[in-house]
Amino acid sequence: MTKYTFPDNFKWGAAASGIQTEGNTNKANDNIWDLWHKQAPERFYRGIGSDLVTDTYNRYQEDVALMKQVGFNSFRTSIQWSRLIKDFETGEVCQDAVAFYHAYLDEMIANGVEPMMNLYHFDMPAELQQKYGGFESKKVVDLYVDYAVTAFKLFGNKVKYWITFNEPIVPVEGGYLYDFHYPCKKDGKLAVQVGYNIILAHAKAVHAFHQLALADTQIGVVLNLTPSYTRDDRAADQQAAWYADLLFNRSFLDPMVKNEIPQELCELFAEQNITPETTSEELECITSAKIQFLGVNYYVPRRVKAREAEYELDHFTPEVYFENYINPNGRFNPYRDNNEILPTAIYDIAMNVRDNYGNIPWFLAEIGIAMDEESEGKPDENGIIDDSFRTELMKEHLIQLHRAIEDGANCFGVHQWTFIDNWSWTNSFKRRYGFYRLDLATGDRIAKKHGVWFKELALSNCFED
Ligand code: IFM
Repeated sequence: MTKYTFPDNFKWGAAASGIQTEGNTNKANDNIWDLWHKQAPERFYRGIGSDLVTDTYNRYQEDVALMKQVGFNSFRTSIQWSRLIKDFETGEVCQDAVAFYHAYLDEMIANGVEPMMNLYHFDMPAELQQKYGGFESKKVVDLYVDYAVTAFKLFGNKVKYWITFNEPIVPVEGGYLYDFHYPCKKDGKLAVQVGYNIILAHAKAVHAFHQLALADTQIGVVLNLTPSYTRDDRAADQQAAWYADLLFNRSFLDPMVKNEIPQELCELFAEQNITPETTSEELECITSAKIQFLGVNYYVPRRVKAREAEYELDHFTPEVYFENYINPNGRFNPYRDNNEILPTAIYDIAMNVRDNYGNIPWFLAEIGIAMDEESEGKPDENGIIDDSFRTELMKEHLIQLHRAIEDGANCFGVHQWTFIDNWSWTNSFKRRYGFYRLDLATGDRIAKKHGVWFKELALSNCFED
């Protein structure tokens, strides 16, 4: 048996988002997910949208008590732009939302759970998408910054960790390249402009945050980082992995963490005729916006090989430069097809951040082990669901994280995705990730065994294996 002890004051908890948990009670405005669900419910697993979900808006007190029961000392969720702001042009807030977020934050703080608040989790207000094209427009960049400043001023004394965006590349991929988010466009040039505008929105919000000089608060961003692995070390595959890394990781990491825009990316965009519209003032803003911490989301590795077949799409996607492939020797999650299990990727990410990104303080902001409800099974005679599979995999990932910390990684915490099984975009409730099962019929929260193990880990700051 080896004992794995984590650094003092390590953060243990979970991540979620407002839209995936709160439900629509008293929400001032629709977001694009409400809009899309009304237009095309068939795009959502079993037709379930985000209107009911976990109902945290009404059940937050009970839920914070459940956080304590599994030992959390911290928790990340997001404020919903479409809930907080009543009038996007004037910035008028919805008083009901202000009261709700204050009460929710107070409840967490009173129970020793440090809130980490994100400002944008794929949830563009519907009105701004319809009127301006969402982040296609720089007008919306400025409206986002106004909203961020409102949130900083309202809740800045309660929230020590602010996050501008969760996985900012995902709305670009989903909404503008691969058709799994609204507005379901497939347009490489627009995708690059949206990505650039999001980075600009982040940078402007970071500057605005620093100008407010709130005491004892920090600002950061959460990125989904996926190392690319190849079949072997043949040069063409290495080149393919380099492109995948440039387009999926460095495209956001370099500007947001290093405050650099990779020259190779600019050249690639020029080659593809998809260069975004920028100004020198904006570029100066991006390259001077300093964040204080990074969140890293990790689920699966990316496997690439050199392109062999002709690229057939009529719009640009990163796959112009490589092909995805399935590792024939890979280990896969039997409860979720195609999810390769590769705990060592955590170590590789940590070394990349250490060596190439100034070893910025970072936390594992999402690590999720998906199972479906059937494979988790029914509660036992004590009413508990046996998800030991999740615990075993979590241990393997934490061992790699521990190894990275011993080798100098500046990691200050781990948040599992997620707390209570929550609604997840077009997958709805298909994949379960939570410490608690959500019974969709009753809304009941049902404990899972993994939470018992996690509580011990969080309270002792170590585990043995
Ligand atoms: O549900 C999502 C979350 O919103 C962002 N990261 C991945 C999760 C699981 O798919």
